[in-house]
Amino acid sequence: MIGLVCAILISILGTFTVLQITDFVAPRAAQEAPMLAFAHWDVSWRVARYMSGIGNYELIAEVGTSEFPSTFDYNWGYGAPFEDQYDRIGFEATMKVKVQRDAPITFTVGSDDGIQLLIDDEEYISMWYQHGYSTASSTVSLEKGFHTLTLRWFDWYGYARASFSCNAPDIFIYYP
Ligand SMILES: [Ca+2]
Repeated sequence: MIGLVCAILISILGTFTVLQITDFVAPRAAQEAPMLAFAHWDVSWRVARYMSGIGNYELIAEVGTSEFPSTFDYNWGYGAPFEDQYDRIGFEATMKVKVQRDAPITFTVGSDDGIQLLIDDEEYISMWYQHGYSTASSTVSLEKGFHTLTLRWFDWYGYARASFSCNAPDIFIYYP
């Protein structure tokens, strides 16, 4: 491929020097170096419903997808969190992070209404009921390496807000 590019360049720009062609090729080599990854949330927006028989809320059919940055505070107020979905809307989001040092990490979530935080499928925070915006934190010791965070959130009606932060932002930037 490089040879073809060089040949085309030479044929088109016959008077260019070899030095200039070398300059053109050099950035390609740089691109092959390991690239930093920036963690983000993959978000699956879902319809929320209340299961009266078991007295619980659950997220059902997916209505769309989007991405959130690694930390966020979305205060939708009375607006629609997703497209024209004002009420009975929720999401399930996952994010891969990399713990790079031995130190407890404090995760903080906030919600109106319900929210749950799971790490590697284990629940660490649950406020899975209707309530005004409030926050909760959990301090966790995780082994070095990759972990998967999961957030589940819903708004039943009225005001809507969701937030996530942590005190170790280095887990969001890593070489894959
Ligand atoms: Ca609400």
